[in-house]
Amino acid sequence: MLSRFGATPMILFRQFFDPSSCTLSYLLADPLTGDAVIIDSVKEHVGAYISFLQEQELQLVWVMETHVHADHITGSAGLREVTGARSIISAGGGVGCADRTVSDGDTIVFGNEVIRVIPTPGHTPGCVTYHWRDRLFTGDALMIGGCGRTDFQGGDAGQLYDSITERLFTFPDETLVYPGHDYRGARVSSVAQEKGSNPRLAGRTRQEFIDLMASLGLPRPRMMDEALPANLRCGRIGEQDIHGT
Ligand SMILES: N[C@@H](CCC(=O)N[C@@H](CS)C(=O)NCC(=O)O)C(=O)O
Ligand SMILES: [Fe+2]
Repeated sequence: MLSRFGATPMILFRQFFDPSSCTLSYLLADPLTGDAVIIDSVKEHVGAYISFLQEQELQLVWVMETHVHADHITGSAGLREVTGARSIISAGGGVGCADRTVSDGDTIVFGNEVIRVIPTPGHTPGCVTYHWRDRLFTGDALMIGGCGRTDFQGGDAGQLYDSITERLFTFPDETLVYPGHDYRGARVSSVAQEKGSNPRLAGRTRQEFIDLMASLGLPRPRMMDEALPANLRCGRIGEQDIHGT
């Protein structure tokens, strides 16, 4: 079949970075149909996502969250309003405003593409990873050389250890890992790399991981008091300023 980009069907994938919260967001599209999804959008970048969608002649069909974010406001409300896309969060996220909630093994379809939902609780009880083709969008479960903190939002270090070791590390070594944040300039990893060298996990027992997570003493995210209530309303902040402009 011919894709609109040439003779070989290919994937369409774009990573976005928000320097203020070090959030990584992802736009995936089926180049054959032009249907697209965005994972973990940031309110301030809604305009950039829309420009990219327009340039590439894509229709946004789903706006997806890996979890309720504590450090930035989702672009979900603005994207939903401008594009007509529907929003997705996990059933365990405790959010009543999404168009669709998803659980273990559910599939999210866009064009001819399929994303599968893998629950990876621990950073929050409702965290999920999205599996698409050869890649995992791990949100704040597994990060590059790190992992999500477990000291607020119902976090549980033992549960996070199980999510990472029993769900994510069972994917083939070459599976790509795209996290929800990176604070040190990295952008992509793999299951093999994280299994072998993630300093929070490699060579540690479950109890050692729990003890390490309890000793981190991280400061609260700067935006937490603003972000949590907004994200529990799918990014709606009153009715104003959902486009981040
Ligand atoms: N300094 C950042 C901290 C953000 C933060 O705590 N991020 C969470 C994700 S929502 C985390 O799990 N960080 C892991 C880590 O810092 O090791 C801010 O204020 O936004
Ligand atoms: Fe988070």
